[in-house]
Amino acid sequence: MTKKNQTLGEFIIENQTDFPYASGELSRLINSIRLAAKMVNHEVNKAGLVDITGAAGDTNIQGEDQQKLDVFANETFIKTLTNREIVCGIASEENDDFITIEGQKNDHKNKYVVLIDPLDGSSNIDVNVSVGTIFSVYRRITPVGTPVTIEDFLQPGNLQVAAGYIIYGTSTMLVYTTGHGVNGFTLNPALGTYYLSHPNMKFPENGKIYSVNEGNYVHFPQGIKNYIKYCQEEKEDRPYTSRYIGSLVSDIHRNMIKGGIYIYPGISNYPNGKLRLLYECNPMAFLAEQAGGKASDGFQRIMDIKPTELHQRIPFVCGSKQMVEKVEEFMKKG
Ligand code: P6P
Repeated sequence: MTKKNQTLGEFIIENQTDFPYASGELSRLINSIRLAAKMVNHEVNKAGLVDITGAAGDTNIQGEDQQKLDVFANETFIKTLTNREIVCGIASEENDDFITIEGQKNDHKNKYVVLIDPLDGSSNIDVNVSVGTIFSVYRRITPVGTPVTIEDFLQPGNLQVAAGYIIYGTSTMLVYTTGHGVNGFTLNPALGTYYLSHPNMKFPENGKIYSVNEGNYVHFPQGIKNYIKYCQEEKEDRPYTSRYIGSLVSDIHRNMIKGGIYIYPGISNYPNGKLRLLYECNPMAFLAEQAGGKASDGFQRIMDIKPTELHQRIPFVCGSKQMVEKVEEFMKKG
């Protein structure tokens, strides 16, 4: 049951039954994410005012300049999740390998692992465009009481117990699912409280917005080229509108509200696409499906893909159900 303007805290308490096996850990996990999001939001909102933007000098496993805010966001989420004694392991876009939470008082008895992209789209920070955090939560599959292994992180997306994103935009929102629909909470920065502003979010069945980096058109598979031409032709409800922010969380969030599709196909320098399966595509796919949308790699359901490595990339088509199915039709024809 959702009441508009309920606080996130009230919502979590009222929906405890969403987490059937958790004796409060999953609720505490969501609470720790909301705290970390407030801390990151505070820094993101003043980026440029203080010397916290600009490359930190290092490069992350993706070979990208690591912006200081990336580092801050990564450390903030890891620290907050660790302190709450809830998770037994964390994998992050910013870390080459997963982190085993050492020194757990209950000796590796924590049940959950979290995979996170702490600051997606961070190259947009210096130009004041929205960025986001994306997270995905699983129950560990190796025996409780032993250190986590890579297997705990390489689970298919259909085993996620929770997923969500924070969008640091014109307002800061936490949007998440535990498998019982999608709800969006807007932060009131003056009070530091999140309010249920978007209860039971739904992807419109169809839409007229397509989000893709058309600069890569020459490298797209023929099926995607044909779909883009389909979007642009003057026929039926077309041409559609092209909207691409270059920030996954922002593009998906807008399309979930208005209807639309996001596409990042395989291209020459990224034959498997650019987006990461574990901490970008799977959580977004879980949210999309819970909101009545769809997510595939152009052929198969994203959440059925068995991951083989932590930072593996995958082509990504996500959004309004009918639009994703139309792309799959074009991809099948080739
Ligand atoms: P391109 C940001 O780096 C990101 O991971 C997503 O947030 C975004 O949708 C995509 O990459 C943008 O990539 O190649 O179009 O700049």
